[in-house]
Amino acid sequence: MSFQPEELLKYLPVEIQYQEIKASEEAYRQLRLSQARGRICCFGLSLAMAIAILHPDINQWFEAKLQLTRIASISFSTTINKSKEADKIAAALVNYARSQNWEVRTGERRYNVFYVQGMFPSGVKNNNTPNKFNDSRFLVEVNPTPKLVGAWEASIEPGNHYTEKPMNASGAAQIEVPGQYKAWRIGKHKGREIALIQVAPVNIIRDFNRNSKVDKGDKKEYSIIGANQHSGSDQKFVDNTSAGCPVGRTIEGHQEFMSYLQKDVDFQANDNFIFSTTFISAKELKF
Ligand SMILES: [Ca+2]
Ligand SMILES: [Ca+2]
Repeated sequence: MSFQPEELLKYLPVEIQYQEIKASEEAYRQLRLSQARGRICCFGLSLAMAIAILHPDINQWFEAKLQLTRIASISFSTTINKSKEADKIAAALVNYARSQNWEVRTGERRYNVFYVQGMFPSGVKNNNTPNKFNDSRFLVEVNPTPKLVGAWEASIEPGNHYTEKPMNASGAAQIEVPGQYKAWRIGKHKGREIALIQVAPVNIIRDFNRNSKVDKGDKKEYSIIGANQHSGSDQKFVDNTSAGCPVGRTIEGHQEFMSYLQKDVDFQANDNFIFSTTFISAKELKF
């Protein structure tokens, strides 16, 4: 014979019955309260996700955060899917350069330097808002198929500081995209940071009308302006870290980039080796 809890209750003294009923009511009240809190939390999360998806700036912020983990995975991941994703980017970069009849170096430890304007290192494209690190810097080895050796956040346009207060009256400079230029040698930027130093002229566009856009109001030149490839000193925004230099955002990422180039077989054979760098707009890149 078995009893249900409520049947047992009636055999207990009245005081105990009263305490049991009160405890039961309190437990039920706590349960309802936690259910209500759960519904409020779910609603809040849904609302935050809807705002994040619909608002372009917040959406881009989330994408940037997500891609930070993916950047590292491109360089170091051993998982098949991620390396496949990286190799697709590498193949697209090489295909584009070859379609323009530009140089693509082949063989072990011959690294090809690429920048893509308006694309995060993960391959996610963006609207290239001024003053943000929304471009990417890549190193590709082709031996015999293209392999992505490294991928880092970058900016190839000057920050707001130099757009508003250019060092040259014709406006802040940026290297013309698309283009490939054989113009950089390994050296010290401002005498202190190992970098790629501009040693030959490249196509430059000056933002004469100071609107952070390349347009008909701007000026073109072919010159050496000290457009060195250095680091963005870990800054969150481009601001004063670039007056037209192609910069990799983080110091650590930049050092990693340079350590590969210092191991390049052509640099090892000749300290004065001049590296080419290829600049592509994300809109032109197919993968
Ligand atoms: Ca950019
Ligand atoms: Ca302009």
